[in-house]
Amino acid sequence: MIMKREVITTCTRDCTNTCGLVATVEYYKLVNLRGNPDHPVNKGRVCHKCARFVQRVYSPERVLTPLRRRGGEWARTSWADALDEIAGRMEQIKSRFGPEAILYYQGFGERTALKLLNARFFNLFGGVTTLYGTLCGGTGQAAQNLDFGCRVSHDPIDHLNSRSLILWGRNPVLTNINMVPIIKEIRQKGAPVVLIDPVASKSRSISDYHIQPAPGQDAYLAMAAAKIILARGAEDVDFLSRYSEGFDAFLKILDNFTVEELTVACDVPLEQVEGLADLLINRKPTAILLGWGLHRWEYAHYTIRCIDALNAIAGNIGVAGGGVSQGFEEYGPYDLNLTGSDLKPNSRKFLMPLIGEEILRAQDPTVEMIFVTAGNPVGMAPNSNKVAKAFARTPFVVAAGHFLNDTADYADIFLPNTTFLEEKDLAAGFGHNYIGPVNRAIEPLGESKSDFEIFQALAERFSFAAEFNSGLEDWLSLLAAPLLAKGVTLEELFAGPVRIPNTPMVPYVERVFPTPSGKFMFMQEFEPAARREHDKEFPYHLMSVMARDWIGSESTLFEQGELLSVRLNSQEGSKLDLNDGDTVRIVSRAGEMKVKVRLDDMQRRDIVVCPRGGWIKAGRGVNVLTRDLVSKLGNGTPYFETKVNIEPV
Ligand SMILES: Nc1nc2c(c(=O)[nH]1)N[C@H]1C(S)=C(S)[C@@H](COP(=O)(O)OP(=O)(O)OC[C@H]3O[C@@H](n4cnc5c(=O)[nH]c(N)nc54)[C@H](O)[C@@H]3O)O[C@H]1N2
Ligand SMILES: Nc1nc2c(c(=O)[nH]1)N[C@H]1C(S)=C(S)[C@@H](COP(=O)(O)OP(=O)(O)OC[C@H]3O[C@@H](n4cnc5c(=O)[nH]c(N)nc54)[C@H](O)[C@@H]3O)O[C@H]1N2
Ligand SMILES: [Mo]
Repeated sequence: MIMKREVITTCTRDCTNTCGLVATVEYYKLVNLRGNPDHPVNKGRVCHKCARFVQRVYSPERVLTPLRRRGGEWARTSWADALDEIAGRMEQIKSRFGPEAILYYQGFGERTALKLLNARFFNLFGGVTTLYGTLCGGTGQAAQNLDFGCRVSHDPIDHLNSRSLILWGRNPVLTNINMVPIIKEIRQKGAPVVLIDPVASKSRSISDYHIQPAPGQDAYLAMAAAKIILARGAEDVDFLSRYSEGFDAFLKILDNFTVEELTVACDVPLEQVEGLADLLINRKPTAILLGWGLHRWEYAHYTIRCIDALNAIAGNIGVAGGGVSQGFEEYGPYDLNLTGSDLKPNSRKFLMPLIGEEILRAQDPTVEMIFVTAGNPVGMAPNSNKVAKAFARTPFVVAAGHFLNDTADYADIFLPNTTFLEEKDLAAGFGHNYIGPVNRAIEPLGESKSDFEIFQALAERFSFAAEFNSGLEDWLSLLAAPLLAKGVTLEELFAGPVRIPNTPMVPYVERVFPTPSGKFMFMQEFEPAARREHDKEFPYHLMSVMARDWIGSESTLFEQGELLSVRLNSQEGSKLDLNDGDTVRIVSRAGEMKVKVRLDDMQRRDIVVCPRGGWIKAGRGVNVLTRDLVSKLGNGTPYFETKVNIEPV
């Protein structure tokens, strides 16, 4: 008899899909991961990355015991010794420099309910330095909060009501597989789909038209389309007059430019802008899906606010099948008070986008220790060389994770984590409105522990142990209290996906917005300085976009044997005398790396396209090139403001 079990669980990778999964376990071994057919969003689908996660769990490269660096080399240590040392160092640093000399860096690797308690540990300890701003979606959220009062997206399933759809800086074929069948279904019913992306991305395959604006210049494209709609008298007068505020100020901004000037500024032919306006006029409702790629510019808030304005003018706000949607709150369903933020006596915060700089310039106190969970800041934050320098200079670094990535290279202690297949937890996502159970499919491998278990074991070494020592299930029911208060039971939560109560299919149907005036708010000011000058020395924008085959930097060293491939327009290639497959140096003001160049007719001439997330020690870490900047709104990270040149090796 084969001992076989199936466990309902949820993918917790940092991804829009948060798919419902079925894990098959045979003789205590995980043998397969497939989509849960009963999940209303992924309906049994699963991506190739997830299916491969089984290999990641059992990878010979995965770390399964605590490690201590001794004389530059990793040596195995026990949990007791590792945790005693960490607790001892923390007490010492606290008494000598104060708790803010410790930086807690929480990355995006896993954002489940229990992860909120990590902050609780540090708040109970006395308030260490933490982070503000984000490497991910801060700018878009802040921009949409200004326009709508609060960013609330249409439920993905509502896009079945769309008669046209615009993928604006979003690449669902790679990053949101569950949107793909929805898009295919509306296309079958005749809805045109427009991709707006300077990069010729994989999502061309699900689009009818592709507009390739100059990178970072979409605000001008949105303004041009808005002007055309207004010139034709096709705006939604009712929405503008009754439910919006500041339209006159927005008109004044538009008045500063002719349509022709705007088309030149965004480098899109007039016919294409007219086509976009036609679609918005004739194919209502139009849904606009914003991606995260769109955020990664210093002035991205103008882009996003102009796009919001465009769909408001077109009459697509608060309408089924319309909207300007991006993401959802993965921490939204829980009781956030449990992070213990009310306890914290200290509150120093570092800007995540400038993390290297922040650590290096910290004074009073200086950074004496960094504790990293679920992140790889050395590889994933911008300007890796600077981040690496900051980590190297820090006397004591602890990293918890699965693999010895670039951040682990700077750690003194490495703590081995369980994967979600070895954990019990709850997971909501940033791409839909369902929360799903994380049920333990297999026992923890080796000596690995979840973050929750690590912080609980560490707490036992401090006077506040009693504030942390409830059981896992008790914590989960406390964290889920807002859901339980709305009538969801814990049994339901652990049995399968549950729609988060009070999340709308269509936001703002009543046309009441949580802005100060209760109305949709048009952008009031526009700083044309957002336009960049052409930099002759570094002519290409480095578009370091999502990789197809891995999430974030979740790859392993064995998998990264080859040089990274970057895509370059074929004519630019000829100009530089390059053949497809040549090895070149790619150089920016921050650093350089060796890559293989792939010539591609479909790319714009002013960009170099590469996947993010490779490891520096494999020669594939693109953030050695990126600039560390912070966006003008929302404290986001403008990775794509990096200009590069291509040079022979
Ligand atoms: N396979 C895979 N999936 C992932 C991830 C992964 O690493 N791998 N990561 C997950 C994470 S953390 C996130 S945040 C999401 C991101 O999901 P997406 O936003 O879909 O992905 P990105 O590649 O960041 O950006 C999407 C597109 O925006 C375009 N873009 C960049 N700048 C501009 C611009 O100025 N104008 C316009 N119009 N377009 C622009 C890029 O060229 C890119 O093709 O994906 C998640 N899913
Ligand atoms: N050049 C460039 N850089 C980018 C971007 C870009 O577009 N271009 N995108 C940015 C974006 S959108 C994001 S979201 C960030 C992501 O950057 P990070 O937050 O640094 O995320 P990952 O690279 O995915 O690293 C996650 C790490 O956490 C570990 N991990 C996974 N689960 C757990 C867990 O439960 N506990 C612990 N302790 N560890 C765990 C994994 O093994 C992995 O090492 O990168 C940003 N970096
Ligand atoms: Mo992200």
